Amino acid sequence: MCYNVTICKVYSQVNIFRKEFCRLQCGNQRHGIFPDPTGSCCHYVTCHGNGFGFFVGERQACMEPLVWNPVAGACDYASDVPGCDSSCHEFIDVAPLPTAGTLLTDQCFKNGRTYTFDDSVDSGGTCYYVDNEIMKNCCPFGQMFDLEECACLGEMIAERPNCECVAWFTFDTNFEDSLFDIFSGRKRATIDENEGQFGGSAVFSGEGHMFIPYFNNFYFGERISVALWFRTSTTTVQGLLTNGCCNQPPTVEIRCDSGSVTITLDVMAGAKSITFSGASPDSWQHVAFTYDGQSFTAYHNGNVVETLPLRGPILTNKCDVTIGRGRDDPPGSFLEGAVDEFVVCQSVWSESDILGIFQSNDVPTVDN
Ligand SMILES: [Ca+2]
Repeated sequence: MCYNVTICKVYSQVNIFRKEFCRLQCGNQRHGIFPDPTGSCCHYVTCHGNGFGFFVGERQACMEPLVWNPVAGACDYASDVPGCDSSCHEFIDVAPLPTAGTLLTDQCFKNGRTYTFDDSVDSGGTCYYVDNEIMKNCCPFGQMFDLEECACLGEMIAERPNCECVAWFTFDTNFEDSLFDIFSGRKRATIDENEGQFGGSAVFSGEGHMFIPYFNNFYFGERISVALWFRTSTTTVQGLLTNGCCNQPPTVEIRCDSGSVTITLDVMAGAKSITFSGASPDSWQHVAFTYDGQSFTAYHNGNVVETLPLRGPILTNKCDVTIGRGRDDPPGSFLEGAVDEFVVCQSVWSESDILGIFQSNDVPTVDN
């Protein structure tokens, strides 16, 4: 959506700069979000790579009056970002005013920028595109995009409550978190309403994944329990869950390799992994782990596999949680199979809790 040739040429030159910027920032990793290299508080750059050194860098604008918070890895109120104020929104150097009648019904115009609402079901009413950027932005957690006001509206949810479940994707009919009605993003992943362990499941064909942005910079802390069902049709290296991304190694990871499952946690004191067999092709398996700041326990099909001593909070990083693919080792590590009933709670499940989840999908949603 370039408005004239001159602006298009400027964009082209800037994009070459951003490709190099992303290549330097990302190295061999694929994705990442970085502060705008020009120093604008109102902008940030998303980098997307193909795994072979080619990157697309998109400069994106926070919705006015929000500014980029590099610590939170999200657009935030300027009062929470030292040294920044929203005056950067006043300096508009692209997108002149469109002539009357050029806005589509899913577009609005504000402060020199055209916003296009993303009405896809994945976005859940929270996402939009700015000017001619190809990557979409999404409103802060808890807010929805409003075309009338041309802004994100609603109460921002700064953090989720402790000691309760913070995510539960049932995948019965969609990619929505059933606890908070928030949709995840996805690429080439689908729902099979008839083929889950409990109801439907998310199906991954070996080239897609889903990502959950609100775990970006999420504080997992010292009390967490995670469970999911999975089924795979191959024995190659496949990522089930990772919170790693560009330049950020995962601190929570579940992956399969040659019929085994490995769960890794990275805490202040270092990383530890528990590996067990059980990723036999074409059968549903239940994996879970708990961490209480002192010990890390892995479960397979309702039974304890191993407990390791481990101390300190799980390290935070600025990445989405990704389901259906791993870190790029080997590149892609996409899951070919399905995932069901993915749950994350900031409480520590007991052995009987895990058995209840495994046998009857009975998730304790409040800490005991
Ligand atoms: Ca399900």
